[in-house]
Amino acid sequence: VAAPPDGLATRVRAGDARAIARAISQIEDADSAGSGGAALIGALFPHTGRAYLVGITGVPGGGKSTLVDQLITTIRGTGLKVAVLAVDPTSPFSGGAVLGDRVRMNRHAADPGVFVRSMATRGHLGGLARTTADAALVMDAAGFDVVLIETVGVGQDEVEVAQTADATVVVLVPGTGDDVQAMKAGIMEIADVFVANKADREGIDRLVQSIEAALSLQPVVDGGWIPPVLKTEATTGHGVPELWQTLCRFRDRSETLRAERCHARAHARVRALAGELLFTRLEQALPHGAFAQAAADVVARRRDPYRAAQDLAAYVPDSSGSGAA
Ligand SMILES: Nc1nc2c(ncn2[C@@H]2O[C@H](COP(=O)(O)OP(=O)(O)OP(=O)(O)O)[C@@H](O)[C@H]2O)c(=O)[nH]1
Ligand SMILES: [Mg+2]
Repeated sequence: VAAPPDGLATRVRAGDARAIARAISQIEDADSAGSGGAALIGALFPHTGRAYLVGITGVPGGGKSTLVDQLITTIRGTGLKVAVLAVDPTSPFSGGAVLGDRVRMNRHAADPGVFVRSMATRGHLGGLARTTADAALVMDAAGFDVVLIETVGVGQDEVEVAQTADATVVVLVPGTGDDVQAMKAGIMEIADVFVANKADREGIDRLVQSIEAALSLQPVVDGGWIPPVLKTEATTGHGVPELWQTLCRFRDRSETLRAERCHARAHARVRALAGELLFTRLEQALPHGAFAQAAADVVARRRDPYRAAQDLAAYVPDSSGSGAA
């Protein structure tokens, strides 16, 4: 795929903040795997793969943005450039939480080594994970060494977003039964590092113990890395340098393990994109109202749901033996 004619990719690679912002908007506006963003990603992709993508997820109000702000300070202190993607799955427009993120992180606004961007969900399945992954690629191509991706870990969509990162930090706070909620929502399984934030609050040790207890019940996977549980106080920055050190340690673990994870992630991405492309092809091939008709047939017991789905899927020609169309 050729680079877009406006040289947007070139300007992104030069680290031009306005070009980066425009590129991410273009990705957000692309409503399917086949449109707009694909050419841009095609031009940028050969220049990616350097950045360390760290997902920060956890309960609403757990202190994720405050923690991200402190992490920026710590990471900038080592000379590395940092980009932040604050993903807001709840509001399609810039709501309170996102505005809060901007305010919290704006002390870094004058620093050219920091780029902060909020993104809202587009609402369709898998869309959030895709736009997040693509926006992170833009930041990677722009030369940021670390990309911090903040999401509220409450649903499957957010778990998928977390899985686009190289490392995932799950943030919990004491005294609200959040640890139990997190286990239910399946975010325990995705954590590479646990943060027990608001360490100034009562119940912090109980929280750490309950996370460790839950961890001891899980099989040890990923080459024996047992997710460390760190105490932080994001408002003061206590524990944040240790968090960054732990993340560096996680990154430096065996090359084989990292390669395996990258492969699994690439596999999942290509699969999801291929599925999206096929579905788009199906939607284009179907006569108008075909889905509504199928639903009506199922309700009236004229067709069972399997039969209806098979009939619809048949509109995409069986490509066996036909190769590229
Ligand atoms: N006491 C205490 N308060 C904290 C700590 N960290 C963050 N907070 C406060 O918790 C509130 C929420 O912090 P945020 O950083 O906005 O939390 P968040 O997880 O990003 O919130 P959402 O993005 O809305 O889910 C703010 O009032 C913070 O000042 C901490 O370590 N101790
Ligand atoms: Mg936040």
